[in-house]
Amino acid sequence: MKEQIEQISKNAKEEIANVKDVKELNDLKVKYLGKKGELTAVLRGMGALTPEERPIIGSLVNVVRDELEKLIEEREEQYKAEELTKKLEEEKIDITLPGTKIKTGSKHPVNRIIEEIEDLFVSMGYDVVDGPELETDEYCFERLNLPKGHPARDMQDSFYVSPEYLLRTQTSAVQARVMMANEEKTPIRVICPGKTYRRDDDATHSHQFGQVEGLVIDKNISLADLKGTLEIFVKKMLGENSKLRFRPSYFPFTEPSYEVDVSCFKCGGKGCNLCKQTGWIEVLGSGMVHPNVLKMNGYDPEKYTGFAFGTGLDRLAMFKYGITDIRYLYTNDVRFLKQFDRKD
Ligand code: 2U9
Repeated sequence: MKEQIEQISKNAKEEIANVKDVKELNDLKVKYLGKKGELTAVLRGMGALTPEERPIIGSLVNVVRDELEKLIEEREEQYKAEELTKKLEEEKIDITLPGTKIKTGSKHPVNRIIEEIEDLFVSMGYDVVDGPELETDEYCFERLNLPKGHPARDMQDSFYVSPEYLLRTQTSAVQARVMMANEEKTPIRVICPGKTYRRDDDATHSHQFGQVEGLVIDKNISLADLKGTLEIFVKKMLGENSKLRFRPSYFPFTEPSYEVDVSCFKCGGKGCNLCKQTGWIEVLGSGMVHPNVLKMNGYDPEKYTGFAFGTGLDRLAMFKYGITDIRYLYTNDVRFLKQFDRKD
């Protein structure tokens, strides 16, 4: 039996030395050390031995098993190391190569303007309110002191879809809705940014344009509140050195009404091609809310006064970012949009 064990040990060692891969090594492990392996078979046959022979053969089997286990383990380690080296070699990356650029979108300049205006007015306690773009004649005109037959509601200027419904020509309809929805008739501070539509389609006008209008209603609101608010607004948007000029004007929903000019931010007021040599650029319309508008929307003009203002977002974006052609705002050319990523 001793010779048999030594033969097994010799064969196993030879075979282990000659294995070609991990699979062969595993097969050898099963062949010699497994439950049905050759060494295990020897242990099973030990019943036939004399009591004196048993411990001698037993310890010999243990020695051989330990030897074989050690040898197999060493080969396993060797294979693992080789495998790791191969894997590292295969998966080698050149970290000096330039990365793949991830394509990201850019915020549209008009959206940048809207967000800036919203942040400013929210910081002064205003709410930002949205409303429908398809409006009723009642909210777009009637409740804003534009009775039927008024020239400003001329069919030429609006997109009517039925005698009663039209695409809103200004966001003022939203403010009228805010006034009507406020059942307790408490003070109001809102701005309403959004898209508006007019039947204009020449070089400097688009049929659709962005607008933001503001409305404040409270007790004792005066022209001083309007002027102070617009001064903060214009300086924030177009520069702290801006000067404002209020020119009397006419809007059906405000009385008195003013158009607001800002000192030219290109030439500082000296006169240039942007301000057409006047030193001033018109940026806003505004006024004190007409008593009829207060009354028609449920506010008592004896108790309440208010101011309102409006401006075109596209024009503001063009001024702020020096955009020379309004069409750039609508063609969605990513090369154009990308330019504003760092321009805040
Ligand atoms: C209510 C009461 C009053 C809103 C106002 C303007 C003046 C104005 C235009 C500027 C350029 C719009 O984009 S634009 O064409 N807006 O001049 N808007 S006062 O007055 C209101 C609105 C709602 C209930």
